[in-house]
Amino acid sequence: MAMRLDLDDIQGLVVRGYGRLQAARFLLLRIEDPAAARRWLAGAADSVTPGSSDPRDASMQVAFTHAGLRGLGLGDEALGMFPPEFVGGMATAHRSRILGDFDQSAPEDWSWGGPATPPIHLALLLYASDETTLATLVARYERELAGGGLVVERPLKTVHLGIKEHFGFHDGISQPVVEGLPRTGSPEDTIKAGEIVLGYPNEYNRYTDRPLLEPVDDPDGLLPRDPAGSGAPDLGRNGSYLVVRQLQQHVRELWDFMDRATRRPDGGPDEAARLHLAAKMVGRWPSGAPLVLAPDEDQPALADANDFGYHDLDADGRRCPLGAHIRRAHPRDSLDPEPGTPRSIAVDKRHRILRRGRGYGRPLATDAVGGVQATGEDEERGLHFMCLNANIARQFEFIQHTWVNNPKFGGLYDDPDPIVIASGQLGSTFTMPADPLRTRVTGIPPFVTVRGGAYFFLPGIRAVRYLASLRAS
Ligand code: N7H
Repeated sequence: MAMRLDLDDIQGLVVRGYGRLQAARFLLLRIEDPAAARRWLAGAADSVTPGSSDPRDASMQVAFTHAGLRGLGLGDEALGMFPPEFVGGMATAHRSRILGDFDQSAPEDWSWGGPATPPIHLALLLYASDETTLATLVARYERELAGGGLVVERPLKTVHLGIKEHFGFHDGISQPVVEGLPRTGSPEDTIKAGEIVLGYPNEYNRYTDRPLLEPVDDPDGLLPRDPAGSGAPDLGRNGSYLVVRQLQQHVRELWDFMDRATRRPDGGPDEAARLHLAAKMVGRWPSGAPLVLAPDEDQPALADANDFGYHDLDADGRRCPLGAHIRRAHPRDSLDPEPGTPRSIAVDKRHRILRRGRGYGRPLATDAVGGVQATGEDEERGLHFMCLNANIARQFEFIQHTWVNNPKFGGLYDDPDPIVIASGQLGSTFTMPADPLRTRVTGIPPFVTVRGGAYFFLPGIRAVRYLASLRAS
């Protein structure tokens, strides 16, 4: 029996990506007056959309950085119980090494979240059915915030791109199924609730570490109690961690590179080869059809296909190269110690994330095979990459460091992720196993630049009320 989740307390973003609410704006806030900010939060807590409701018009979610929790007045002891990656934040030198944030993606150059810009304390995530409804919602919160001791340091605008992201590929297909939430799926794709939501058993059958307070710290009994039985007020329960990274996408560079790398011997363009190379690098065709099931040409009928493994059909990567983005970001059944077995899938399940990103910036018009047609390439566009997980180090950071950025992934030699690597001046390599000879593409420049980022805690709604009730020490 799946564990019941307290959907009245869990923020809605954990349950759904609000795909129906096509307009969104993320307000990144700094606390200027803690007492006023707590007063505002106490009122706003009632407007946070819970996982139990599926709104058709609008939704509001709220998340906090570690500095934000300190700014609201959370005590040192509780602050010290959060994991180090959340305490230190995304922009420390150590995290930059883990995340690969160097060169043009270094935090020093970020437009928010880095050492050169003001601190971010809260993220207010606003979603609405259309731009007009969103504008009204944003105006309302901007008014409230101004009197609530909070300054909007950065409004992150988003754009509705439909199912395709800026490079032209169908995105948002594969997500883990979380036990206890309404969506169901195959056992291989289903992870324990505690992988995403704190205060529930995870894939190790343990509770992921989270701050457990002393009863005196919660005299009014606002917080849920530790489900493991200690009776401690559980600040983490029903919460999750939200990773936000603003990833600029260099769309023209990507398609120009595919074009140069696939020219015919006579120098003429080969449109089919250009598209095939890009699809090999992503691991899915633009329609979404996975290379492992459609190795030679796009098959739109397979656009949403997601019930596949790699080991039986394609252990050596002749269909979907080992270094392709989706194969390394989620290796499914191809992991050691025993690829193709439940042991492999058990390892995979400890490194899943729930993606919740939104695009930003005007899209560049492309033709059917990715050729960029419009001008206007100077404007910035990209993905506000967002994901939820219960343990940032073991889930998001592990995927980014050990799989996505790792040039030695899966026995490769010099092949980081060809699509989303965000630094590296020399250009990287992509290997496509084939019979009789493999093909290697070299000198691949980064097609993505990191422009900002932060780690947030997305508490349960009772915990939001608790934070609003803190007193100045
Ligand atoms: Fe990726 N892209 O458009 O090329 N991603 N991604 N991603 N990604 C996926 O399956 C993309 C990024 C994952 O279960 C698809 O939904 C772009 C980061 C994971 O099979 C496409 C950027 C990280 C999956 C893209 C970007 C991940 C996934 C296929 C940056 C983690 C699921 C559609 C600008 C650190 C894999 C789909 C699975 C899928 C793209 C970033 C992770 C098309 C453009 C940074 C786990």
